[in-house]
Amino acid sequence: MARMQTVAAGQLGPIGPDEARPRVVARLIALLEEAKRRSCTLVVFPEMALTPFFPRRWIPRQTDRDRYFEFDMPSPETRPLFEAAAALNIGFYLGYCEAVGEGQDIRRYNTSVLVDGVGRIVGKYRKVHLPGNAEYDPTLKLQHLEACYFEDGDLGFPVFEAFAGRVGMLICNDRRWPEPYRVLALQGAELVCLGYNSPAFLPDTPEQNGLRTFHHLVPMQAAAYQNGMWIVATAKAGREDGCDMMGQSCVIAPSGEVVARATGVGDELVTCRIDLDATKAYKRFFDFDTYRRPQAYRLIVDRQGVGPPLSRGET
Ligand code: ING
Repeated sequence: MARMQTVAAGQLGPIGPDEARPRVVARLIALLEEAKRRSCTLVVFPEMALTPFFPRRWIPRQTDRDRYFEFDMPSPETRPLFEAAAALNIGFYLGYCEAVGEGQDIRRYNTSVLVDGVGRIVGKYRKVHLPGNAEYDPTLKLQHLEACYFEDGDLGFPVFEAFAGRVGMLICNDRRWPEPYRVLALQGAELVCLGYNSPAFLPDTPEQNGLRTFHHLVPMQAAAYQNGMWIVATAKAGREDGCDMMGQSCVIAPSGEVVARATGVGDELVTCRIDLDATKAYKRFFDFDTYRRPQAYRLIVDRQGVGPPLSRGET
């Protein structure tokens, strides 16, 4: 049996500080059109695919932050993307900054949606692992203020029946943690879509600069293998707002192998024909029903940080 899908990472180069939404949406639509020429059914766009990655800047006033947020999805400016996708019969994952509510009670999330081939939103995810600081830190060379601008995602890690399989979503820093993938795999996820904005260099930990690509790939390759799933990971790449981003959009197979990879740091479509049934041999090998021992893993949910060693026999 084979359940084939042709999927793509719709990598974006930098988004300019004054690049209006319609211009960005036109770039996304151009990638969808290329995806159609290559017979794709799903395109994964980056995290914050409509705006620059503004959390690297300290923006004191909420009104100045709010120009990066979408109060409606789709909105008049983003609806052409949904219409183009439906006309081409291609689904997509889109990362964006979500604002919900009004007046004093507005909540803001780093969000992604999964849209099916007829332009319907079939799933939403709000980033759980928000990296960086909740306040401006003058000792840092590179700010990362996601914890200031967003609330923790409150939707858990949902899985959706779509694209002939089970699909989950993650966002950027989530990919470095083992737990999200496992929670998705325990719901049968076969494909994980993930967008990211990752700096190519970390000026505050320069000793890691030579390891950036390794640290990008190693957790995803391990997770794909350990959970028997495909991962499509899509970058915002190039030099945006003075920050070089790593690019390296890729598709990872359930074997843990990187099977497709971006070659540049601009707008680029990385396509791969994948068989969702290729997950089966790996899922069968790890056979959670037979071999997982959740009673021995209790600390994973009972403790957040490091505590004392357990007593003998305690779990
Ligand atoms: N970006 C970063 C990532 O995980 C990060 C997180 C935080 C990088 C602090 C550097 C410094 O690649 C996102 N968007 O999560």
